[in-house]
Amino acid sequence: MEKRYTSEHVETWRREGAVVVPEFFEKEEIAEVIADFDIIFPDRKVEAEALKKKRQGEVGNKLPLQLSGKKMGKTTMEQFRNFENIPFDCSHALNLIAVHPALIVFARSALNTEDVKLYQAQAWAKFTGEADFDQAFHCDFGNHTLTVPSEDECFNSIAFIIYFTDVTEAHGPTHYVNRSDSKNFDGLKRFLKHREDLSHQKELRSFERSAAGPAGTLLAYGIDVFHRGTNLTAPGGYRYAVTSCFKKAGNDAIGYTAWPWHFTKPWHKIFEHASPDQLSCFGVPLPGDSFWTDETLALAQLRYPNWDMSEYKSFISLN
Ligand SMILES: O=C(O)CCC(=O)C(=O)O
Ligand SMILES: [Fe+2]
Repeated sequence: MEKRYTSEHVETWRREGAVVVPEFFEKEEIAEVIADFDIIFPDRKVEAEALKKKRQGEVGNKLPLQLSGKKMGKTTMEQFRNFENIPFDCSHALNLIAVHPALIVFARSALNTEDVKLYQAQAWAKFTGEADFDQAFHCDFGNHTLTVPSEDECFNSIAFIIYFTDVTEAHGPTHYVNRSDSKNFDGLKRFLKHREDLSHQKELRSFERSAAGPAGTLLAYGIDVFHRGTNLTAPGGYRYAVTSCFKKAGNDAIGYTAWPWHFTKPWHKIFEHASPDQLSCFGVPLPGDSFWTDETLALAQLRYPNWDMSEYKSFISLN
């Protein structure tokens, strides 16, 4: 497989907790994912346009989203209106993009392990005017662990936000602060003591970097890294993004999604197109694992009749 990133990207992620890799995904992959977004979030553009008109009516010609770049942003439920967990009723392109082989390889080298598990993957569409997407700086550890980030990033996790549309400053790029600039653990102390510390927010702003980039760009970051969503201001603008988070297998300190909780979703879309390596990211035992017996193979095949289990079965016949 050709490399879509360099070892420097991984080193930067280890050292600074965040790195942007422009155009990680290829044109064809992007086109397929965009087509799927249009399916799972139908009429969203239309809706957003209507919403924008309504709001313009309410506050004259001024959009609320243009209020100010200086005020402290806020995380609100509105920002997550078009935010959903995999799997989706669309093609396998979007369903499998969070476990693209190149992402798995990146996560393995970042976390310094061969065995990684996916514990979060969502599709997230944002439209200009749908919400004020400006957030305050925060770290994501709050909903990825019950305690605090480890000092060893390999015991934390690697989170990706991937853009499938072109993201300029007017399309709500994620802004982030390198660990060395946020004075990492001091920053975390300030954040835990007083989440809405304006002077801390101002300080972080002076170091903020942008993950803006063309479609296919990804931001890799850690759960201890200060970052924030920013507003979309481009007229009629939208941002299609996918989140994908990996942890080292067996790291029970980290979690977010229990995949079987989403059992009513169309998992066959994933099983019918994923490699054993990709399925292993969801916790499916690899071919050759002692979990697989004649009985479990037969039952799993009944659950997913169109799943190609030949690799799993071939191990049994070898024994
Ligand atoms: O959407 C983004 O760019 C970042 C959002 C974010 O950091 C969050 O909601 O935790
Ligand atoms: Fe966040």
